[in-house]
Amino acid sequence: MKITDAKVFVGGPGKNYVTLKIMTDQGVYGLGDATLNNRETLPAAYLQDYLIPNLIGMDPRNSEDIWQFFYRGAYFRRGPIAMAAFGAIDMALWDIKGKLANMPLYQLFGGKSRDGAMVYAHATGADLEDLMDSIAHYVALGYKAVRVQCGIPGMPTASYAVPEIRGEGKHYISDFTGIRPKVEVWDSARYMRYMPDALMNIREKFGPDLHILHDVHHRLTPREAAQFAKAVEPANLFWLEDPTPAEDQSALELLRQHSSVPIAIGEVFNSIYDCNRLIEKELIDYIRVAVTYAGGITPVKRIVDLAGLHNIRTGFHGAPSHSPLCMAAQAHLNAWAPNFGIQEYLVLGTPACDALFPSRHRMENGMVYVSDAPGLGVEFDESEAAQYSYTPGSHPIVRLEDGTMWNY
Ligand code: KDG
Ligand code: MG
Repeated sequence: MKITDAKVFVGGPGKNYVTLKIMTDQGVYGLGDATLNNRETLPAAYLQDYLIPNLIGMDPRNSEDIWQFFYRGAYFRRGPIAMAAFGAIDMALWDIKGKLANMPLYQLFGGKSRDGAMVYAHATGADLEDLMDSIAHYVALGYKAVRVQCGIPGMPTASYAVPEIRGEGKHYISDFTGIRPKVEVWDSARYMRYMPDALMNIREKFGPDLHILHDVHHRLTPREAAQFAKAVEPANLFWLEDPTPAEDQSALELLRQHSSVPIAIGEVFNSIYDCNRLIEKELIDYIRVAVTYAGGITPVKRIVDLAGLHNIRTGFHGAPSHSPLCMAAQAHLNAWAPNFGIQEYLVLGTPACDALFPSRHRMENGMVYVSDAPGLGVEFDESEAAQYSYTPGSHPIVRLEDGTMWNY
């Protein structure tokens, strides 16, 4: 069996999805996602210029060897651009494998460990009252877990994932604002004074059963993160996400000495070598890699197994930037993983997105139910894709009040 051709498409409804289609001499094809949020043309070029010319003629069933060929063969290893491009190839090869076996991918991993996988939504508010309305909206829809972010009184601008205007927060996305980034102004002291009580108010209003998550988005120093983690303990969070910048992994040792709040990290990681120290030293409770950014199903499955050895559960990244193909790969891993924790899941632009990527994966009452169709279980409608093209976008940047650049 041979790969005969591969094509890359960039575009989508409100997002630049980077979709790879690998064709074979047996008529079976596979789909993969290389959407590196706000840098989408780069993995697309890597695929087109370097990887696809090598793929043609390879046996698509040898997904492990093909992954090693590209990873080891690059010499300059890792990095988000290369790993997103390898991720798309690996996903597409697993899609082909599933179609050849006539089985959904979760069967190839070891079958289902659960029927539905719990997801969390993003509730946001310009202020706490607005956030409470947003949480109530998701609770009414049946969500069991909600990530909560709100505006901080006295903060000069809205901060991470927070809308400026009340009532506009239910589907608020803060990135994709054009080629020149929007500037947010940040003040850690104000945030640390306000947020612990706000989280406690949310806990009191919604009761003990709702799973409450909060994302610090890499904003605190190690000492501040330790102090903050201790302060939010009474709110009994499901997790505290990215309290410190991901590069400084020793920061979490200080946090662990002061707090037992569950920690989730890894959305910016792109290999097992970014995760292994945190997992082996048990400095985190949830690993947040995404199948696309971390190089595909093959390496992410290894990360999940390593995490399982240390009682660390999964909480895969699933921001609005993730293509339905990445979400499908994660849905199959979530259905199988013995150490599944939760899945971030946002339903955005659904009719147009569903038309581009038809599938039978479904969301009901805050749970995702994986499709039984062979492979990833997602189609790609090329006639729909023809209406979309690349639109430049960026993440916001963050400055302190005196102008100092800070972490987004
Ligand atoms: O591309 C980056 C976004 O996906 C990120 O800002 C979202 O922090 C995020 C999250 O938890 O989804
Ligand atoms: Mg996050």
